[in-house]
Amino acid sequence: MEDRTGNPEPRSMRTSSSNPIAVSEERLEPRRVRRQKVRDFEETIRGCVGERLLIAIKGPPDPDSIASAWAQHMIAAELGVESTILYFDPVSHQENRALVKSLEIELIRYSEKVNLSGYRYYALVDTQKPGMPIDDKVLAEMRLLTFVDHHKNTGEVEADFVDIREDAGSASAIFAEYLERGSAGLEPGNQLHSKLATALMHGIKTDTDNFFAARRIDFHAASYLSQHADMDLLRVISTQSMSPKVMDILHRALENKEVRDNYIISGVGFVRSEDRDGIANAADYLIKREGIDTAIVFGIVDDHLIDGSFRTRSQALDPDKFIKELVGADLNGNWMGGGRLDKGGFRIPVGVLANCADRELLWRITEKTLKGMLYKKIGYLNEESG
Ligand SMILES: [Mn+2]
Repeated sequence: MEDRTGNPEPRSMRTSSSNPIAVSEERLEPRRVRRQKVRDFEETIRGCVGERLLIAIKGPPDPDSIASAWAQHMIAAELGVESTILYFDPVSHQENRALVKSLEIELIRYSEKVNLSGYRYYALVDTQKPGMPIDDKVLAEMRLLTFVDHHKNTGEVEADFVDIREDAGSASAIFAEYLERGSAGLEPGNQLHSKLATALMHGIKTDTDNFFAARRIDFHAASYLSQHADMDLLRVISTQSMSPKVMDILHRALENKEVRDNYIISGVGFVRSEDRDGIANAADYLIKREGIDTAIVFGIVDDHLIDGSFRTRSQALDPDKFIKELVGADLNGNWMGGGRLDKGGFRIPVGVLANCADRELLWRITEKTLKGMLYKKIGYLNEESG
């Protein structure tokens, strides 16, 4: 999944597909350390028995974040802690809707009407930064209990339990490890557990680009989960067809693409939030073109955010650094984008310009500005674009 305000996407070609040796040399953390992590995770959750825990998915829910949140929900239940999974952005992409529907995962969409007063603790999964997009005063009353992620460590997380593994291709793999090594493991023949294993497997699969970018922990987790997962269900969930809207976005991305050296850049115009994954899909598609190693696709989502997806196969490029240097931070000092080894994304508010009545003009300004920034960043200082 993608970054949503500082919360990017999956992982590298660089250690896995293009350099298989690096993977075999990569080690899992020592067994002792892993066991201790699981114990601490469970201990922390047990510490709030009798309280209700909020498990939040930041940014548009994707298979990795949905499965991770669900795993934490089930582990918490096993340990006697009731929890609710909360999300903020619409579930886009039909695959994700199919996942939630066919596994009957209960998620609650945040609105101001959702009463959070019963929650003193919250947990975050598969996201780079602490905090939630809710009222500051309400948030201040809550304590970040656990934080489990696989994005680049920003060093800003303060929680009772923190587990950030930059060497994991998915957050789902970390939760699979908790299940495998903890006291709330998956039981053979338990239907709910089989569904959870299926969801986690799907989370790993999508975040690692069908295992091409998987790391040791992802393969290990998949081998454990495969004993419990429902492979037929997995097939159903992961082979949903592409929606016409997403295909339109792909079409526009191909039409508008510009190639500069090893970069391919494309603006796709206005996109509805439920179709925003089309931007990421388009970047996934464009990166396949021979002779380039980096793809950037952007559009205006719901008239108020410039949403961009970044893909690279370059060994020399650090997506997190590239994107942060490109788009910078907002007035509150929050980065407007970020990345992992081979992927990333950004979201820039359109702000007051969203009121512009001439949408075509607004898009032309956006495209020209973004392309100008990009070309400047990659060294095409005098390029006239748009
Ligand atoms: Mn993830």
